[in-house]
Amino acid sequence: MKNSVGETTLAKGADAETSVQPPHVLTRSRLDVRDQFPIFAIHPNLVYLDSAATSQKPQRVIDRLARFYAGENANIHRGVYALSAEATATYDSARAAVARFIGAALPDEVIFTRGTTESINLVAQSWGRSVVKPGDEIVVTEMEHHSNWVPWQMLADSTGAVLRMAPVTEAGELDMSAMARLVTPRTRLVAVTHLSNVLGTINPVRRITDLAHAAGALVLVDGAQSVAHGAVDVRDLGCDFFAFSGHKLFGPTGIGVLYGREALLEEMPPWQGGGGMIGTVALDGITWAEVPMKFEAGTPAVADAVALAEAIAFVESVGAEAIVTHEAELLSLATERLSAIPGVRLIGTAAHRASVISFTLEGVHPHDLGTVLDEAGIAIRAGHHCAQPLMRRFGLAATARASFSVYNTPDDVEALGRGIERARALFS
Ligand code: C6P
Repeated sequence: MKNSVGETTLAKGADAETSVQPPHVLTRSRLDVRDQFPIFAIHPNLVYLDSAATSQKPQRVIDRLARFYAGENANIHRGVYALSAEATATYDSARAAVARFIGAALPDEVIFTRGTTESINLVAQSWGRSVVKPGDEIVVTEMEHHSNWVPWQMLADSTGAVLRMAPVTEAGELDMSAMARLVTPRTRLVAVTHLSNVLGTINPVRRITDLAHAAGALVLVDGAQSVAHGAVDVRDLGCDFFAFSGHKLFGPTGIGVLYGREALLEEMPPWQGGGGMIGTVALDGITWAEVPMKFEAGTPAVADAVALAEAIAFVESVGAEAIVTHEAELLSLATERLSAIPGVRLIGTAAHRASVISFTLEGVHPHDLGTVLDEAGIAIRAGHHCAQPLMRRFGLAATARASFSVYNTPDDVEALGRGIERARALFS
């Protein structure tokens, strides 16, 4: 097994006949990392089922952030003194750690941003505005988060390009035959989520990149949800761009990553101007710094990048395979437990999914359900999850969503089940 989101697992799973996972026994999962997350000591009754919104942070990441500010803090690339040189080296090693983690060929293919949203906007503004012409087409999917939809619609509006949408089936899978029809020589880019934040669906990214490249189009993968739930290898995926946020990967908020193939990044113009991204500045012209500096104008989030590297070290210490196994168990358990509650409708029953379960409860608005669960210390998300086209697809305004991570246990799933039953009783 490669991972929950990589192509090896996908290819294997492609033969699966049903979306129903094997029956499960309520056993304590083998992963034992919960003690590393101080939030659960401070809030002992917290049942945190909103890791798709943001993950909790292990102590070592919090400590790394504090250690940088306490003893290593200096601006980078600027100082001639030792502290600045050391901070620069630490920042550079964080970039190398990210590159290794996602299988990039070079550290310079990693650009630090504020998060997935900024990474995608960078590509839309820089690559998009310089390449996309009237009549060109950009293909998104019906399950995209607004972060991987709105920047492309804005780009289409400003360039005269056309935004196309690959539909989602009733099971919550991408309609690949429609995708195959939509990708034509007019397509410049396919923008697709790796793992849906609403449905949990894992998309067949490798098939999409093969399809797009055969038509001469590029592929941007939104890895916001996938990166914390199994090993990602951008070269195995064959994508041109890959975006993710540190805060969903046990790291700090305010730091994210754009991976881009070196040759593309070299060609792309900068999108923000300022310090750090120039070679020379004169009245008669400016030259740009090399990649990746060309895309990192101003003082970057140095401490956050360093703490992100620590978060990656945490993930590596747990191991992608252990994460996949643990979360698959929880998802299987949750699917069984929730399906057995009358009035629960699962939204998203794809054959290949991970870490996220969305549902509605008949007669109870998801927000009310969220409030009842909160009274029992259970944190879920309720709403449209920044995926309004997908909500429309299922004829819903909102769903309730539980999402799992390494620190969740079967007891959390049982607490969720009981909480839903309580809400059902209260509203009947
Ligand atoms: N989803 C959720 O589902 P930022 O805010 O830039 O860190 O991530 C945006 C984003 C992009 N793509 C996907 C697939 C996402 O799930 C998200 C963030 C959160 O709860 C917040 S809406």
